[in-house]
Amino acid sequence: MKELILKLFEIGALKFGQFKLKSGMISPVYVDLRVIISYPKLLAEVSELLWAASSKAEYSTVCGVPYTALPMATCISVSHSIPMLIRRKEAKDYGTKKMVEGYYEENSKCLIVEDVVTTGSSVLETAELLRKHKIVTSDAVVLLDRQQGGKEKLAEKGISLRSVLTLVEVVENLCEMNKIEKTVVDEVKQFVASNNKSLEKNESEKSGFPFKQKETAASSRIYGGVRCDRGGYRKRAVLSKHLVTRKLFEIMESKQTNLCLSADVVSSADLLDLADTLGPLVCAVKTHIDILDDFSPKVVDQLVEIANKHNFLIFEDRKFADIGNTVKSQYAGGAYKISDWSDITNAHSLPGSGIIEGLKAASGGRKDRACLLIAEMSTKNNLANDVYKEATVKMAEEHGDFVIGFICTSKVSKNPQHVHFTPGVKLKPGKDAMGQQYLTPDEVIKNRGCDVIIVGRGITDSANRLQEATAFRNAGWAAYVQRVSS
Ligand code: 5BU
Repeated sequence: MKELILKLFEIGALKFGQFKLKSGMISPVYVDLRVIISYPKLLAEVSELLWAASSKAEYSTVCGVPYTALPMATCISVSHSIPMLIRRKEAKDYGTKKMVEGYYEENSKCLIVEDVVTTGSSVLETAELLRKHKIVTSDAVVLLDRQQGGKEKLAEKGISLRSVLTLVEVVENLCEMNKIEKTVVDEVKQFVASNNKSLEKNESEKSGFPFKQKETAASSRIYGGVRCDRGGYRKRAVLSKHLVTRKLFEIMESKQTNLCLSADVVSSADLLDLADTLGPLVCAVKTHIDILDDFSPKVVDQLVEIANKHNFLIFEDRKFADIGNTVKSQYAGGAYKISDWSDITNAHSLPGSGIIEGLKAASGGRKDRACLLIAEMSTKNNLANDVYKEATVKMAEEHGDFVIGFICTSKVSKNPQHVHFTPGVKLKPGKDAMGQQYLTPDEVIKNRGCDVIIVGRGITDSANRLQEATAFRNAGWAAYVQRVSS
């Protein structure tokens, strides 16, 4: 089960933080199992486990609770030659007006399949409908029981619920694997113990926010002082006025990563493959779109899709450095149309505030576009001195509606709304042959107080990129946890 739990965590099916459910309850965990359908092997595996969990039940048909459990029920049906029924959510307004599709005999037994149970109300709704059609429903299987009274409520209604996983088991395993802190486990346990039956499943997971949160959806998550993490990413998400900053901190907190992949590869296929493979591990993917040998607008469309799938931001490292009027065209126009697809870009502060005005104008006032100013560089002998740095921070303060932070090698601003992105990171300190200088994740995050590590060749040159990215992600996150808890 450990592997399954880890996989669910990595694909973002389980998120930790403070989530306001529609019922008004604040949950320390958010379960979104819909994403499983994007991973066919996992879907098949989960369906087998559901089937195995039903081994003691007697049934001749299976019926998934719409919608996430539908493909799971389908997999069970196909793999084990068990006929399936589909429960409609609304009756068709033409034809037969049937609410249950598929062939069944009166008094035949049906197994209900569900992805997550909170109070059990969705399972019960399906059971009641099947019962109205004279189908016997006494058994249900669920992938994850949130342990909020659903099992008991269903038992009262004559339905025996068996689960593959329980919420407590999930968090305990994640903690053992060092994926979440012990405090999170305690919070979840406390939440479960409070056993709040008022939670409505339909109101929580099933109507959750999409992966790449829209502003309205993002605002349904609350943090406001519920849990203070001493200047940590969660608290700063609350403080942040800029949508992109908020999104970034929320992603970092929920995916527990402060790793930005610098995907400096020259083929589109390699870029997309990197983004898809490492997407679950990163909060952002940084591109140099102009180094692609085979750029086409399709690449960025696909990259955006992958970013949505894995919930990360896209950062085009364009390093604008011209007058406002020129950068305006460079950002929104040309072959790359950066402002169309890149959440974040960056600029040198050298030309003065006109460069920000130009970029802002090109973004057309979009609230989901932001810029980092280059306050410091990672290269040896670079010319950014303290005066330059301070003037850059001042410029950022004056343009908080578009500038969200810095590229830097140390914490240059005390403003908690400012994000510090640091390039030149490897697991061991060192340098390359052309002036690049490397610091470790620990040094950057813990000692220097920066927020995001930008890692390129440390990952891309590795024979096992996934393994290496995992090592960077773990190192970056561990350094952050130590920083905020010290
Ligand atoms: P590396 O392979 O981890 O060295 O790549 C670092 C990336 O960060 C690369 O894309 C650079 O263009 C980028 N970078 C940097 O290294 N140093 C800087 O000061 C700035 C950007 Br600004």
